[in-house]
Amino acid sequence: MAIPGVGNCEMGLVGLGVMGRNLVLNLTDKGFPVAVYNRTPERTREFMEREVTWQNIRPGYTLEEFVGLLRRPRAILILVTAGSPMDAVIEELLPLLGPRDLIIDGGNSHFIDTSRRSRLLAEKGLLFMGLGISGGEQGARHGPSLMPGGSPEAYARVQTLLEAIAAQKDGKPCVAYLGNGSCGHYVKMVHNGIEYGLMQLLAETYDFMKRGLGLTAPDLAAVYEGWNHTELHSYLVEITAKIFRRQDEATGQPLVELILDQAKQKGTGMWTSWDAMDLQSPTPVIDVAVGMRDLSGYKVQREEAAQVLPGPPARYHGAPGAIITHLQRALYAAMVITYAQGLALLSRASRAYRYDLNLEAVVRVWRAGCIIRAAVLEDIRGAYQTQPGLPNLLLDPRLGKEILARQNDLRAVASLAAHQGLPVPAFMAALAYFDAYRSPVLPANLTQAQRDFFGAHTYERVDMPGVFHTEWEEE
Ligand code: NBP
Repeated sequence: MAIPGVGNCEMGLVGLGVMGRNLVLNLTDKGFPVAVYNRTPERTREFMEREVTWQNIRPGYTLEEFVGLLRRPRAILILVTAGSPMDAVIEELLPLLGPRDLIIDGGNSHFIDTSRRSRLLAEKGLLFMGLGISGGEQGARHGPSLMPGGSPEAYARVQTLLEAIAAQKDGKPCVAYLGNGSCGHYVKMVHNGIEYGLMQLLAETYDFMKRGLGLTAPDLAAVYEGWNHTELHSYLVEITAKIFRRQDEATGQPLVELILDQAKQKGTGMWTSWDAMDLQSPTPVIDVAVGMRDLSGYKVQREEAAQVLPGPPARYHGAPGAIITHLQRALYAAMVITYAQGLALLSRASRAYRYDLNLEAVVRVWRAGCIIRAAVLEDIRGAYQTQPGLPNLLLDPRLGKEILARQNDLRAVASLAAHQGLPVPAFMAALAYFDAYRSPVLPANLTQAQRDFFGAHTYERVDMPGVFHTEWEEE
């Protein structure tokens, strides 16, 4: 292979942070000559000194030098912090680029920003792609799940390269052209929303088994390891088991027990809930997961409240085996319900934003490389293969049957947790969503009557067409 030099690097990458560094190595492993640039040149220097594969990597210490290394029309992948840093990099690059050059935003950008940037760059005759990337550091290095959106022309330009660096599942790359405009970043946002929901469900199983059943870290590791060999097989269950095995070197205690119980966030789960509310597509498990991270931040208040608001003893004194089985089965049902909420949102967003999304392709891309990869995605993919227009996963005959078979486990977990005073809001939200979704009649008629009572908002009737208003207060 030719040593890359001026004008013959296939891809340029801006931003040598965690993701950028690892993606460069992934790209060069696959034989693509890459030019790199980082705002702080010291970081570029360190990177070039450390990496043995440097022959395939060319550094640019100014943006001009960097752009000059690229084959025309150029393709530049930007991996910098989302928000204003992304705008700053695009603005600096613009005067150096020419017609049909392609800019790819690989960060966790908000989809509204991506739409704005798509329009701006189209006006200037450039191509733009919003590329959702999942899999963290390891995924970037060895094969992430990639969620590209933008024009088909933009995708065609880098399809070979993206397919080469993506995670592979059954010999097929975990990347597919998903749709136009901000579609890729929207799908990544919902991926992260689902991730929040699944993590919250796992956190609740941990709390239930620790405080409710008295399991220790080694016990918990064994439970999650066992679960990972069942229908729950997934990346998040696998790493949860590993976390409970890890001891703190200094104290010999389980490391997880030494970590402060305040969960941070970067916003993608919250964005999912915001947009779900905007589009009126309910995602209660995701909403509650965001809220519980927020509530975890109220550590001082929680400690005060613990002194003055006693509940029932958390400890359950029955045999733990049956409860752990309920938890396992309930977790599977709640996980499917969480995927169902996220995918129903994607279906709604596809219509609202004209993405023309293929949900089977989305699920296919999520089967490996990403944080929410799980064995159940095979069945979910099968559901969309059979019925591409499926309005909700719960209506898939196979998955619906699996949830029905576990509804009593969900009820057992929710009621036992309520009885023991243990918070399991994600399980409860999953169960309530299931019960509401399968209710042909909901009490929304009362809500309508109240709205009409105090605000003359009118209502419709079940027995005749039209719009009605009643003077509810009898004189
Ligand atoms: P890091 O925090 O590791 O690196 C940030 C990069 O942004 C550095 O190269 C930094 O350059 C550069 N940068 C900043 Br900050 N402001 C800049 C500016 N105004 N102009 C030019 N460069 C600027 O981030 P990361 O974890 O690699 O994440 C990159 C993107 O990928 C983010 O959008 C993130 O949300 C997304 N993402 C991350 C993960 C993950 O697991 N980490 C997973 C999926 C997606 P400097 O060296 O000069 O400060």
